[in-house]
Amino acid sequence: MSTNRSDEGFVPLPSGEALNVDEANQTARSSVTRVVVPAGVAGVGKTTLLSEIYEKYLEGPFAEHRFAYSKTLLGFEQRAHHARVASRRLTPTTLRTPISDTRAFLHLRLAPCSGKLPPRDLLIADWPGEAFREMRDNVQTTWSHPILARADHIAFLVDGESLGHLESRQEASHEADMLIQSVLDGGIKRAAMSVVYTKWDAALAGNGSDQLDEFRSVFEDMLRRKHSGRLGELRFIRTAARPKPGTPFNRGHNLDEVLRCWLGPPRGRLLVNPTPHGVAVREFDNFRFFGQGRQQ
Ligand SMILES: Nc1nc2c(ncn2[C@@H]2O[C@H](COP(=O)(O)OP(=O)(O)OP(=O)(O)O)[C@@H](O)[C@H]2O)c(=O)[nH]1
Ligand SMILES: [Mg+2]
Repeated sequence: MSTNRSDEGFVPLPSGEALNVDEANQTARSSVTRVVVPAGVAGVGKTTLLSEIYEKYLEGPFAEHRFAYSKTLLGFEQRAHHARVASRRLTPTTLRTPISDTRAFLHLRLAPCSGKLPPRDLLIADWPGEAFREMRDNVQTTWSHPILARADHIAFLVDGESLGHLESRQEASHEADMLIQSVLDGGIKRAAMSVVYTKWDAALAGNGSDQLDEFRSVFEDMLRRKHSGRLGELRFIRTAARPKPGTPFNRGHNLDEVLRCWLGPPRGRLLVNPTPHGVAVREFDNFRFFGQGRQQ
């Protein structure tokens, strides 16, 4: 009888946690993987949107696809847990994505229900709102996230709850406009882009709901006018990933539309070196380079 050493005969299995940047880059190297970045300020609803898409696949086929596999089941479960009865919370919620979290990429393999096409892999970034605040305030920060240049789709999330309230709607729309501007100025040319309104149940319950449609159409016209040359076609989708009980929306409202958008083609071709300037740049580096220049 052979005496196996303890590590013989075992196959290393993925931990199931969300992927770190290196693991994400490895997965993204395959051209059949669609890389998606939901972008928006803290609390806009990025993680809830991803959790609810995952929950839809636990129930069955969704957006003409079936769940086939995920390298990050534990990562999804960790995000979904606090919205479930098992968490013993009185109201379903999502914990804020920690700034220090280095495991920020979720993976889904989806098989088309038709059975005629091969399965497709989605790699989705679940970054904290602070990352996008930095990008909004400093265009160079976009260069320190090379995966943005590889992205097939960037979904800009706009907080519907803020749009529904008279006192917060200007700021929410301005934030989204500035973030789009920064990403475009950062040289991100490949990704198709969309605007996803979140928490549409709360938008309709706000004190400005009677002029909401007018405000939204002015906002959309402004974005199209300002960025259409660089953005190409821009889609707008109203969602309620996790509406409050008693509102006229079901859980996961319009997330099938969001997913169809994510599975669509990018705008541009993938470059060999996708980082616009090839190096990661931080605010601090500006001072360093500035100092060196002055010594010469
Ligand atoms: N009413 C309502 N609330 C929602 C909806 N989607 C998300 N929320 C709530 O919005 C809050 C923030 O959602 P998150 O998903 O944590 O937001 P985030 O963008 O990931 O935030 P950071 O991780 O801090 O960047 C949570 O309390 C959610 O329950 C929705 O469709 N309707
Ligand atoms: Mg989050």
